[in-house]
Amino acid sequence: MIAKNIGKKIKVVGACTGSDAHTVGIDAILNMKGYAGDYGLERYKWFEVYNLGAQISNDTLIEKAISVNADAILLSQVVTQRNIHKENSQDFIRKIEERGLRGKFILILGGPRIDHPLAVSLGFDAGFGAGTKPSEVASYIYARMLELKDK
Ligand code: B12
Repeated sequence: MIAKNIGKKIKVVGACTGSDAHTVGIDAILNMKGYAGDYGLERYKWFEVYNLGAQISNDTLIEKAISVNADAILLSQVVTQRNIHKENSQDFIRKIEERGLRGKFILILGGPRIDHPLAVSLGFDAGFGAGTKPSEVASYIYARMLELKDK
């Protein structure tokens, strides 16, 4: 479907940013092995995946997305003590806006205490919480790209 309807590989860049060291969630979505028997995005022939791991700065993540001309940025936030996940996510969005990049990438936030309404309220296109399967994320990105293509 990607080959036929998008006509190019979908490029995604992901990381767990800030001081958060939890890599397992973003790996579950991006790495070939995937999660709960559902293959990760690396396994898809028509996805090109850059997984930067954890404790990456928001600037580094954004710069990587620019350098590979990514279609989507995937931000993981696991630690929520003192609302650090919200503050760091807001910092990420602020940096996107300061660089005039709003609308250039599909912005996705994920983590065990993230849900779609929270992610949208923080300025993301979509949010994914506990138990998310990689295929749900792949489907969302594909569908959103189709929508944007039709606009
Ligand atoms: C493993 C683990 C660690 C490992 C991490 C190793 C690693 N390489 O990731 C280590 C030992 C390093 C660690 C450290 C700490 N941890 Co820890 N850790 C855990 C633990 C046990 C499991 C997390 C995990 O791997 N889950 C499995 C993955 C698959 O699930 P997930 O992250 O939810 O991801 C899924 C979804 O959320 C979603 N998702 C996640 N990210 C994204 C991103 C996108 C874009 C999308 C679409 C989806 C998505 O998809 C995934 C698949 O469904 C949890 C407790 C628990 N049982 O959850 C505590 C936990 C997360 N840790 C916690 C804490 C407090 C810490 C420490 C602060 C402890 C300390 N005092 O030092 C440090 C923090 C270090 C730091 N700087 O971040 C707390 C967080 C509390 C909070 N609410 O903030 C927890 C909840 C434990 C607890 N009950 O207190 N931890």
